Amino acid sequence: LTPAEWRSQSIYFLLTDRFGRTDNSVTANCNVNDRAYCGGTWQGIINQLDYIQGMGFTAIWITPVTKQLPQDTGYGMAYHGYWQQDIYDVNEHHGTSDDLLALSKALHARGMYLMVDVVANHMGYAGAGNTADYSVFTPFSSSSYFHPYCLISNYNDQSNVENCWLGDTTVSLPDLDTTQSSVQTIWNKWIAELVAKYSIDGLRIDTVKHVQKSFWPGFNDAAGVYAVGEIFDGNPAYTCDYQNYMDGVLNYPIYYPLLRAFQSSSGSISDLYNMIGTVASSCADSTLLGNFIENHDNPRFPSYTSDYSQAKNVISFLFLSDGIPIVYAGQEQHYSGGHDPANREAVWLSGYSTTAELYQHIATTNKIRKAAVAADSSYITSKNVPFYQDSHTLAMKKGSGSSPVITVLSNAGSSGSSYTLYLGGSGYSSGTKLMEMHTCTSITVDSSGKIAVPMASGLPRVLIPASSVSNSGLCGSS
Ligand code: ABC
Repeated sequence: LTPAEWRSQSIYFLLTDRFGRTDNSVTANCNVNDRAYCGGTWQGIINQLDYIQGMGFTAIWITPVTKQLPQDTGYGMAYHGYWQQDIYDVNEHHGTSDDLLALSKALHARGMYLMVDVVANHMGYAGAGNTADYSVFTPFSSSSYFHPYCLISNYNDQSNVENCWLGDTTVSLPDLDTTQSSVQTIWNKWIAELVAKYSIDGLRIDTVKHVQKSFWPGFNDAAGVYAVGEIFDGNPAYTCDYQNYMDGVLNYPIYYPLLRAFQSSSGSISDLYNMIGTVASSCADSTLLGNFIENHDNPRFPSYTSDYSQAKNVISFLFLSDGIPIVYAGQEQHYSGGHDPANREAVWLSGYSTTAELYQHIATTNKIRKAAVAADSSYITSKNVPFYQDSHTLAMKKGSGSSPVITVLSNAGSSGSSYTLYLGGSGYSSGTKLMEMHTCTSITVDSSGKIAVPMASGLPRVLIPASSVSNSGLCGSS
């Protein structure tokens, strides 16, 4: 799938080990602190595709599929998939190569897409780097393929970040010398073959900032599909530059101000307001970024606030601003794990409840976004514009000039008061009929061009032209 085709998708990110089991158990024990394999498989994902599709997701991103270091280390087993040793074989804990193929087929049969996480920066070794036995790696079976051992010591020094190793003396991540053409040739051939073999539709690329930028265009081209890179850095100038070398990047620049704005009723709305503009101008194409508020590397949103309204607002932001929304499995169940490994709870323990409040909110928000895409051919490529803020509220518009989607977010939380926000500056002319999609309230733009938005309980509000509601499956339409 091309970048243009990915724009309108929505992605459910899961750790294969923690999402679904072949036996469909919803009681199988999974103690996150053990950092052990809990038994999730590719077949287990196939078993639960209704659950994922029921929220409206059109794609899944799964953790790396390659064969991992086999030891139980001081940090447990390689259940997450980021400690590969053989790039030509699959992780047998997740199933067989045929199971992975079956997952790809099952997705495509539903019109859904497969995004696979890949690691080109490093391999994984159970032990200190200065004692590494390189013969355990396939195909990189000698030290000559790697940068000489040194641990990253200074994240402000880009050559240190690129040339030294991640990990530590418990588990080291031997750092490939990606400046060598022999290493580049292996990776480019590998990714082309992997994509072809499993009919992969997109890539999430790990540890992008630890590889020199000039490596990425060739790798992305060889893959031939949309790739979104992980640059774990909140600085838009630093992170956006990588979009000049690959199709998209994970939206870490928005992540931090988004978290701060909605984790409490005193969070800064203006910092988020400003960052929307900064990202839109710093990144080559903000509509190809990957938006998230949770992942497996950071504490979950509910570990900062248990408030459901605040959780709903951040979800609405992910879906209705520029970029491709990514929800991390368990987010829909309001899981609240903190730092790794606590944020890697098994999803089956929720019983896959489809009546969960956030499951429903995500389903509704996916429908709203799809209705916007269907009604307005410029929606998905247009830039989101924030146009109103007060200390608790942010309003933004995205879509064609005459009929944008208006999203009104609040950080007031569930105890927030009921009031009418008279919102100007939307671009709608008086007399236009709109629908507020969460309350199904019909609202006519008043004579001064204002929209009377019914705010309550700190909940998000989304307004679309009444004429766009018909095929949304919401507010009485089919
Ligand atoms: C293991 C154990 C953990 C244990 C840890 C020490 O070792 O499992 O329990 O605490 C994988 C596994 C992890 C594992 C690691 C290391 O490997 O999933 O469980 O931790 O063995 C990617 C993946 C991630 C994966 C790897 C490695 C890379 O998403 O799941 O981890 O393949 C760095 C990398 C980034 C990486 C992340 C975990 O570490 O750059 O690619 N993620 C700063 C640095 C970042 C750094 C980040 C976290 O700290 O700049 O480069 O990410 O260490 C903002 C700044 C940011 C700053 C943050 C903290 O503050 O703007 O720049 O990030 O304001």
